[in-house]
Amino acid sequence: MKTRAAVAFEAKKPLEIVELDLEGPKHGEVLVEIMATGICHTDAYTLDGLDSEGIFPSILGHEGAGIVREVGPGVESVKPGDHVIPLYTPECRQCKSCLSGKTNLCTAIRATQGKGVMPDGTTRFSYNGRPIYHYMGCSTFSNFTVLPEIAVAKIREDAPFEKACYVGCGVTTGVGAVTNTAKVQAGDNVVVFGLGGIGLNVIQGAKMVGADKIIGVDLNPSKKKWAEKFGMTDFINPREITDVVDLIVELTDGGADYSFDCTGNTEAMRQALECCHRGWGTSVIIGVAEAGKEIATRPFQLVTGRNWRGSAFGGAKGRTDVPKIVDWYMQGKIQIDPMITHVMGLEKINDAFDLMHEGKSIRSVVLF
Ligand code: NAD
Ligand code: AHE
Ligand code: ZN
Repeated sequence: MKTRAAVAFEAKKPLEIVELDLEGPKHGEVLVEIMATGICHTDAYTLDGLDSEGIFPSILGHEGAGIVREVGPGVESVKPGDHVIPLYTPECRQCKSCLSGKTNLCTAIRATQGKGVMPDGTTRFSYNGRPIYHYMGCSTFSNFTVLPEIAVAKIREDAPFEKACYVGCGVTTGVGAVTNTAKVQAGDNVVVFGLGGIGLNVIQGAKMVGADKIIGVDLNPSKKKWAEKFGMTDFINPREITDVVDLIVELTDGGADYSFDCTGNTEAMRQALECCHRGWGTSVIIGVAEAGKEIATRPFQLVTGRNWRGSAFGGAKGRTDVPKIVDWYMQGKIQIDPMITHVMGLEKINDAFDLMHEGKSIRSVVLF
């Protein structure tokens, strides 16, 4: 079949809207009509050539929602007509990681996913007979895409696609980092570095679980009013003060119980660790740093009880947890609507990248 898609033919070049050929689903795979997709900073990072796994030409996008249109042989968990969210972190429920009870990082298809191909080693997309690669196993910047059955979460049918798509990455990543990874408790002090599409969801997650102080840190002063809407109690612009760490330690009477990096900047990651409370403070890295960057701190920071850890997709097991997060949204426990600042057609998708880089959007969503 044919599908309209925004293709990343080369790094650092705008996406091009073209009509592609798409092969149907094979054994264990499903064809999904993407109805809406968000644009996450990780898409921009890959398009900018900063991802060590970046492959071109490919179809980016990993924050979508849509409808199953066809299923391949052997598919049992979903059927045509089901509403689904594609999962860049699948949940096979059979691999060592899924069975461990210790992680959401299913390993069933990670190797082929990182190479831009389906589990059988081939790509379903082509243009003028040449292969176009998948991205993060999702490729939601295409109107139709093919996914392994284990990489779709079935969601309720009354959830609007243009909001539900954000659960495919940003909402789950931010809220889940608080509830699944850090397990923030009522009364804890929390610091969030980077108040964009992920950081605001960390803030609303921290508010939801009853955190005490929720301190936001961002270089962009316009993010202050945004973060206040979701529960931030104090704002710090690092450009306006001399020492971010000292100020946070002072504001929290000794340091944060939990901090979260949602910037991808390795200097901010260091500050996020070092502003944690001596003896127990935990810093969670969510931001994705560009290829070649490394984190550093004095080992003494860890010797004296600070903990450094990371979180992918908010520690969420996709097929199990994503439908619950959609429920939370539908029940009004978490907000999504105000964070979707821009909605556009596929032909305007490059504007979404510009708005993100200019710090003017929280989330842009493309409607097909
Ligand atoms: P975004 O562009 O919407 O927000 C980033 C924010 O960080 C902006 O407000 C920016 O002003 C701020 N910022 C940048 N550098 C800063 C610094 N040095 N100090 C303070 N603030 C700074 O991006 P997003 O979509 O929210 O994504 C945030 C990061 O999270 C990206 O690195 C993205 O790749 C990553 N991410 C990770 C996961 C995961 O599962 N671990 C999931 C989604 C996104
Ligand atoms: N490909 C990069 C790493 C990118 C990365 O860390 N991705 C996050 C999700 S970001 C979503 O917006 C993730 O889930 N990582 C776990 C995984 O298995 O990829 C690199 O450095 O090579
Ligand atoms: Zn993302």
